[in-house]
Amino acid sequence: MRLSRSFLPTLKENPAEAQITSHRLMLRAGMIRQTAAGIYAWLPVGLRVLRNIANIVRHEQDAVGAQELLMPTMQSADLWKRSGRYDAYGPEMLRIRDRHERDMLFGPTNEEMITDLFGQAVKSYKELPQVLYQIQWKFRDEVRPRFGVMRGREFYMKDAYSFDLDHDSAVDTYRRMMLAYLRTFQRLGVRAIPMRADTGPIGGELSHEFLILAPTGESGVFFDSALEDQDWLAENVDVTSRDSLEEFFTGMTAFYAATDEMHDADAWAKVPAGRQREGRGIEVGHIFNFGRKYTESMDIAVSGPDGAPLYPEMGSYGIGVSRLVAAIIEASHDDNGIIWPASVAPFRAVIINLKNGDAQCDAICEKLYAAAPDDLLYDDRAERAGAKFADADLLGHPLQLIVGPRGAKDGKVEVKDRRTGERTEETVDAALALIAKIRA
Ligand code: 5CA
Repeated sequence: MRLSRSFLPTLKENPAEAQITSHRLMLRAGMIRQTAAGIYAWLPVGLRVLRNIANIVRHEQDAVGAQELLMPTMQSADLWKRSGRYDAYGPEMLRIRDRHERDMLFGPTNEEMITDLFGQAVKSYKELPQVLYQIQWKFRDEVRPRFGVMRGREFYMKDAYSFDLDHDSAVDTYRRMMLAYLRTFQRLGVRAIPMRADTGPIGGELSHEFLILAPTGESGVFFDSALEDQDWLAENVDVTSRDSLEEFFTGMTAFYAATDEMHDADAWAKVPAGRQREGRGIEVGHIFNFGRKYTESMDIAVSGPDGAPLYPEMGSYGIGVSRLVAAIIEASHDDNGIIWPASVAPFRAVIINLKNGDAQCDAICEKLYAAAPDDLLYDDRAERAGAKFADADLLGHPLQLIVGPRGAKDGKVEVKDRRTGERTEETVDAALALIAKIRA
């Protein structure tokens, strides 16, 4: 993308309405703009990050056998009346009446709709298990939307739903999903710690929240630091084996981790003092196993091995995709701006031309840019160097490729690593190799 022709409205000053760093930086970096309370438009750079996150989430869901579909945002109230949640859900649900006076709603979550779709299609126990997911906008009429997309009213969520024959198999699915989550967050370049959680309006007994540590988090968290040292991408779990899944799950849950709501002071005291970590966390994912709550209440059964009706065991599994954009920034920034993990960065690198119109500078910049025009930002504006450097730091590209007349004479490019601040002088070919290595 050529910056001179981009829709990238960066701000020099901190917007007064933003109380936390990620909200300030997302506005300043031209990623989002608010269009109504708790409702945001995603501008091109913000959308690139949102998509990169969604694609990693998608990849790891697919890897554990979940199948993607897409359900509508608008739902009929009738569906929710069948489960009994239409009245129970409360004022967070945005209720709408259509021109024929039919009650509709903007989906805050999709247990009812997926259970109904499942029931229409699946008739026999032989077709189980099934795991279905979507990445779709949700609406919750939060009393206090705040902190930008961190707690919005409209937000983007990955929601998966599982259907299993019996409890043991549902637990396998839950554990498989937990591993997929740990891998997803690690690939996103953040640490999210799973903690036992309350189930709230979704229901059920077994539930974990995934929290990213950040001082602005809404929950207090207590955990054993051993959980931060695990490499889930290297972990060799056979997701088709019950024993292997159990070993993974018991191994992981042996380490203490709880939010303040579920904190147990006696169990906490047994964690070695050197490994006790206490702080605040942002909930970026939440998984639930709630058995037959919806299949029974909505009377969705399949025929079992003996021909008798059998109500599948369900779970649901959410990831706050739009919240993650803000949470990653909370976990990864400095005074000058965002520091994107390479996997989610809007661009692999920015090319900064310090002297537009200088034949050598222009030629080198164009050569670098041609390597990946869809995945590089070329700052070709007629701005002063200081402004270009400030925007580059603000936007947080993993690498900055700085091309000035002095280096260009010798065919050299200065490469700055945003995270470490380290600068090296490289040949054009070496700089191209560095670009290729990011998201390789
Ligand atoms: N049906 C289940 C799982 S599919 C469900 O809705 N779970 S949830 O309520 O916990 O939401 C899943 C995730 O969405 C949360 O972990 C959080 O990361 C994100 N989320 C929830 N509310 C908001 C909000 N108001 N703004 C941004 N993200 C949100």
